[in-house]
Amino acid sequence: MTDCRLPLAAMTIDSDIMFETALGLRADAVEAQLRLLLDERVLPSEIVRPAHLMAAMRHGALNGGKRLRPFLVLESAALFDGDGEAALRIATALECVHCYSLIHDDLPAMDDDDMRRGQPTVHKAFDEATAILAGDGLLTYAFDLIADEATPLPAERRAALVLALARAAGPGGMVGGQALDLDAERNKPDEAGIIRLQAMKTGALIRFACEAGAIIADAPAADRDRLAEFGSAIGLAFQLADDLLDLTADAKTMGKATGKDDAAGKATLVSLHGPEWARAQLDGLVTQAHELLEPFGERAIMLKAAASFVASRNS
Ligand code: GRG
Repeated sequence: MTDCRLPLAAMTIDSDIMFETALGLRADAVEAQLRLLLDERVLPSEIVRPAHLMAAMRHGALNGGKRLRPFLVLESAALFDGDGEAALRIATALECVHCYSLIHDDLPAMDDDDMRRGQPTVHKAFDEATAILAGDGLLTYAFDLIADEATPLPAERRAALVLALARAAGPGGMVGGQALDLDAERNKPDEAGIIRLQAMKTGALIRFACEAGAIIADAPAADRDRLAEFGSAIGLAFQLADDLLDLTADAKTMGKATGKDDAAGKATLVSLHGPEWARAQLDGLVTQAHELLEPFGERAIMLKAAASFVASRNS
């Protein structure tokens, strides 16, 4: 009898292609939402949306990007058969928060970058004050998108999502992580300190992305916790991969300046332990992430592929 099972390598290529196609399709859907929502038409009780501000917000949000966080929201919602329309609005809201963080991170007072996603940063394309306001606009609009009755979820679930995103993005999450990161150039945190600041600065939004699907679908608490734990593992992997890329990738591939951590004398797990150690950690985190999704079987195939992608990405 012929053995018609695919060899392992072919299976890997196949699932990589499936993942990349799915990521691209999901990104297109989020991009279309952003285009539709970030325009000059006012919502009830708004007065006017200044054209210049909206153009800067669109520049910061529609300029490419992998749209990984929205992908995680959409796939985690699909895992629990959550409402697709609601998931798309939550995914879009999260991308607004992510784009705001990039706009502000690029400002002269922060990382002072001229390029992002291969294009001039918002403060270069417009001016600094407009870039600050574009970030503020995207951040506040994200919560509008979730809380609005147009998001087809019961009010308690919309409130739970607002709260979870606020906690992930706020002073005890991403913003707090950025504050600790700014301090790190002077205070040289130890390994535990680096892990904590990264779990906040980069990990918190990724964790929210994975947990959000369970909230959207009102999944059991144990499943919500499992998805959040999966998000924490891939959040840490994402940052480790980012630190490796900062060391090894060129600016053209990344669409932004690289080598900045090293130049600033900033300690990362890669600078503490070296790239070989980091690659071994990445493998361990991907295995842990995959194991967390075992109870969901085949249904979690895209989330598993996302975990592998996060660790092996090259931009
Ligand atoms: C300024 C409030 C505030 C927060 C900034 C997110 C962040 C905190 C800073 C970004 C600095 C940075 C490059 C961190 C490394 C991890 C990261 C968020 C990379 C960019 O995310 P990707 O690769 O970007 O998902 P795309 O462009 O694909 O969306």
